Amino acid sequence: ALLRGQMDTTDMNLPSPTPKSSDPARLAADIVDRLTYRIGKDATVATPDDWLTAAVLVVRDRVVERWMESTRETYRREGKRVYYLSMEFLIGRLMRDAVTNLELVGEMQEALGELGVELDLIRELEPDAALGNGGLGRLAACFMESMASVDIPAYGYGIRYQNGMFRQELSDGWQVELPETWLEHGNPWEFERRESRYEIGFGGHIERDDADNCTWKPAERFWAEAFDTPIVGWKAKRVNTLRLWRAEPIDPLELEAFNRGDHMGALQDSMKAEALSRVLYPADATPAGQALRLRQEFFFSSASLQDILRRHMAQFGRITSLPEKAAIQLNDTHPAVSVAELMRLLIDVHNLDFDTAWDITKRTIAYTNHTLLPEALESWPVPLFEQLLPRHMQLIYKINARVLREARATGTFDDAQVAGMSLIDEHGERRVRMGNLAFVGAHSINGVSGLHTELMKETVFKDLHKLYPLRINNKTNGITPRRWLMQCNPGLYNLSREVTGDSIMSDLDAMKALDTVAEDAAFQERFAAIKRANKDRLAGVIEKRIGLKVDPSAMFDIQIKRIHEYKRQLMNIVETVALYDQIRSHPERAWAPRVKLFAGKAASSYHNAKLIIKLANDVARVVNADPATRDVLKVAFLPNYNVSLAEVMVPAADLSEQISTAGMEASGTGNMKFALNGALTIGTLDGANVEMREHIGAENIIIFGLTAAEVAEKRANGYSPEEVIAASPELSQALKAIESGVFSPEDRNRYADLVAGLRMSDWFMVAADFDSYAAAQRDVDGIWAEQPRWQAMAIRNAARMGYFSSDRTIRQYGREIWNVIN
Ligand code: H53
Repeated sequence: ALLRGQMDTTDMNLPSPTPKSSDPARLAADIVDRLTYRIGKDATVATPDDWLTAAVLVVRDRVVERWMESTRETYRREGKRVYYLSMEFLIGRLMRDAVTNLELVGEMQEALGELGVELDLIRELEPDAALGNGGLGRLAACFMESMASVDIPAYGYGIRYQNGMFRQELSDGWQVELPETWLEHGNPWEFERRESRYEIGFGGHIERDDADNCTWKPAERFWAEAFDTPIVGWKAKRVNTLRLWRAEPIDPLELEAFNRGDHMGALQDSMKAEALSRVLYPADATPAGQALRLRQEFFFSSASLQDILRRHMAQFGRITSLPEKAAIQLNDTHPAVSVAELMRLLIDVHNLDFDTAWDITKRTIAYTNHTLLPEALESWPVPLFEQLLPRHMQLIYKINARVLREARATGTFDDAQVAGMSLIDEHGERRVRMGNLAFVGAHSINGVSGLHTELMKETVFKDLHKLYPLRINNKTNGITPRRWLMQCNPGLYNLSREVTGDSIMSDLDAMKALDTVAEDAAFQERFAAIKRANKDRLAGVIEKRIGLKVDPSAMFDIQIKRIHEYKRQLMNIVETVALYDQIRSHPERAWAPRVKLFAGKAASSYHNAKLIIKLANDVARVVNADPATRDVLKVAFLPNYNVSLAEVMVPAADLSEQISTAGMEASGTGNMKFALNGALTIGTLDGANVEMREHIGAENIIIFGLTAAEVAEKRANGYSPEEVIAASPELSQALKAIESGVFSPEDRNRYADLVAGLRMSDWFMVAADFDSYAAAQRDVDGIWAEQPRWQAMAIRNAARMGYFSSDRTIRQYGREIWNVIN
């Protein structure tokens, strides 16, 4: 052989790479080296982007050794690997993350300083990798960092979208979507793996031989090519791989067609391939429903599974040991077609019988559910599915027959219940239910907060849970404290360490020690000074982005997340209008000065969400221009919310708005980021807010509104928003102002339908919760007026968030689902 097999070179006398020094002088020399030999530029003409690329390459070099060592270690001890399949990874910038986890911040600052370059400045130039929509994508990114930090061998698998989440601009207060071009200047973090590519098929037909073996003969075929990004864990203990797939044509130019003069036709394959990994669907928790989306889902599932099986066979040589050596986690139903694809690969390629394949599939795959919203549950029309993936459709029918047989055999389900468990929805147009497919093909189905998991058992998966009662379990979400405390809020991190000692980044529970100083006046003063510095910085960003001056001594009241009716930004805006009315009616009262801040993107096709953005901007325009409220109320909507903006807003918040209709937010993770950074939460008993209250203490969080059970009951018993509105003078007045065009004099009808929706149905219970919410806001004002009390509460929030570290979450996955730690 020309090349010996992988992992076979240890006994050979190969020269080893020179270990990379982290001495600042050496780092500086290396940066100049990369600038010269990799970028081909002289220091005198290098642009700031060139310096960034050179610096990233130098940091990446320091990661590579640990990366290879991690891979070798897992191989040597024949360890089990975790595979996290996710359509989204919302990783944001990587520079600060890598440098802090390598513990090279000081050294890099010094090295760049010697070259006359400021780390903080070039860091800002790094594009924010937005390969995700919101919570689900950011969770995947936190999990990748935590898996490396707690030393779990793991691969993230996803799509290398050429265009990630769109860039949001505001034009006269309306959202405008522009393409995000994060790869414009190349991506120095990634390694292209031309040798790691797999064939992905669509369409075609199935051939059956005499022994009844099936072979799928796809009509269209593409390559999936791998790009690897190293993910560094805390203190670089382990470095894992994020492997993203890009689609490539097999035949980039069909010469035959070209020569015929069909120049466009000759490029058809290329264009079809490009479309597969071209752009992230910008809908959070609402299925896109187009064929291209299903193609994307299959594309990355198939490539990932082929890669996993290839790695397994290369090391272990026996397909049946897969469940002992590989744990595949499906992040929502987006990769649920993996259940059918793994079955196909096991049966058609590895020649297993159906029963053995089914057993292996179930023992290997686990599924995380992230939403109960009925409109968010993915399903695909059977004809579309059949046309794109004929062999998979066949296998799904076979799986379905088996599951329904098991259900009937229990003798406990009636026809309607069996129909509800079916993988095929037979109401109207027949559709494949991806949630049911993921459920039956997995040994573990987890929810993302205690409440969400319980509701899952009672609603969407009620009967499947009865049939397989051991499968559903809870894994409450978490956030990585490295990015969401240490990096985004170094002031608070350093102050905390004076009290907690140095262990908090590997043991966030150690923050508990802050409890002892919560009432200490001197500590409170320093804690408040850090918050103030963070607010000064955010005030600067606000002025720069939208030209609005805000007073950093006012309460910063922040709601940042995707714009969705269930998240109730509308309730927040309506309450803002009510407050505005109150201040004008009673100017003599001592109002707590507030800055109400909003940011978030709306799905391009979500009309009401876009209208809510416009309303926030319309209200801001009127309120901010009114001299009567100038000193006590300001409203701002910051455009283009992304991870990097969150890193500035979260540490600057005094009040965190987590006000979704109870029962609708599966968990939330923004809620956790704010509390860890010492903001108080005003929120409903929804998602992880419930557990936050348990950990923080009910006296340190402001809870209002209906519970999930009360919401369900109201919906069942017919709820009349008109009556509720009529009984609330504050709400009536605010709604009248909005619907009559007080905030939209140039188009008085702009909000007529939006408000009519509240009056007529109000599915999200804005009216029902309004008075309770407004009262809670006045309680917040009362606490704000007693600053020592506020500070003590804020400190206790930061102190008691240890449970919500994603390290804890990942350890629970590792122990209870993946069986990779004891
Ligand atoms: O996932 C987050 C949760 C959050 C939930 C979110 C989510 C998406 O971002 C996209 C699709 C989906 O089904 C759910 O809305 O509550 O915190 C992470 O679990």
